[in-house]
Amino acid sequence: MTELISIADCFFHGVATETVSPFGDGLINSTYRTTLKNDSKEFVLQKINHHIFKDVDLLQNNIKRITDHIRTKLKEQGETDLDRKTLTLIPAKDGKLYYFDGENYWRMTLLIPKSKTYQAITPEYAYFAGKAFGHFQAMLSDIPEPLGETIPDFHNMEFRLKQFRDAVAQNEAGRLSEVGDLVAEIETRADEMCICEQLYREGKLLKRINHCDTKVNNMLFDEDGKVLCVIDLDTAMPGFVVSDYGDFMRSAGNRGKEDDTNLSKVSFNMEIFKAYTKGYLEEAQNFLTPLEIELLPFGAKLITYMQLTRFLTDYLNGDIYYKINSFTHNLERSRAQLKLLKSIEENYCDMQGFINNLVN
Ligand code: GN1
Ligand code: MG
Repeated sequence: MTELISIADCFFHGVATETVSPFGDGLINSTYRTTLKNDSKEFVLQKINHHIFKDVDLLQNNIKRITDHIRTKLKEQGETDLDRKTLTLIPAKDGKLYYFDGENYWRMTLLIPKSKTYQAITPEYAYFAGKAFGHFQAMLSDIPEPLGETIPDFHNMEFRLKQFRDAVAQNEAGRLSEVGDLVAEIETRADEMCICEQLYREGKLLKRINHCDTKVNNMLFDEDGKVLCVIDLDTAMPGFVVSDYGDFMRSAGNRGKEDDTNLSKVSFNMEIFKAYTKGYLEEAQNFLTPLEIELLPFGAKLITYMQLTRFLTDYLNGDIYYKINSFTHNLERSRAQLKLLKSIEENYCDMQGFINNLVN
């Protein structure tokens, strides 16, 4: 705690840190809520996982460019509640966008007052969330130069399958024999799941700035269920729009938890799908291509499948990537994602029909 306080102090001029306590439930970075003596503002301190985000300069510059761009856009649109509608990076005392303590990289942002996160939401909130992500993508559509890839090939399904197949071949943790059924489920869908990369090579599908981690708990809501802003901008980078749409469906559209061990609770919620899609298309229909719109339901399958593949890869590798609560955690996550994937597949025709009706 004293060590964390002295790290937090590296971001503030003339005021002292009072408390630093664990905050949030991210699987990658470590996050702390920070208060100051004699100042009512609160802050969020994060230890950046630099084994995963290897280029911290690029990472922090991306975030600065995104938040500055959004702030300018919001001002142009007449928004006044700016500190609640986008993240505010607090530079370290030396002016850098992070602080390096010789071992770890740290960053600070303003904690958005009177904001809430959810793991599960109602259709009404999903509608606002859909509008918010459509708006987020629209605001970033004219960022001057392409952003860097903070994790190269992050949502590239061909790359994720290669990592998975390497993990199967190496069987590092000796767990392969337990998961034969899951490996088969992944392999039978492998070709179908790589169509975005194929369409991109053929010049039919484009890349846009995406958030690439649009799970529901990366959105802040106000007291009325309206979205304040999108947080966790680490993975914002060029990608396919189906990624962001799909990750929200994977997280908010799941009746159970991402790591539910009670698989009977895990299924796809069509009411959330309908509400989110309606909100999203109200904002995004005018900039999406017909192919992108057609691929939206595929995005829900793709990102759930990708997450299954990534969790199982980590399980096979001996839990080197995601934070875990037990040695079977990544296996439980994989089984829950497979159950959700099957439920999305069952609803797939209805999803396509709903979108066709909306846009025609
Ligand atoms: C990680 O940062 P966090 O915990 O929201 C992961 C996402 C996964 C998610 C699964 C950089 O997100 O890609 O979808 O876990 N982020 C990274 O819950 O790998
Ligand atoms: Mg997060």
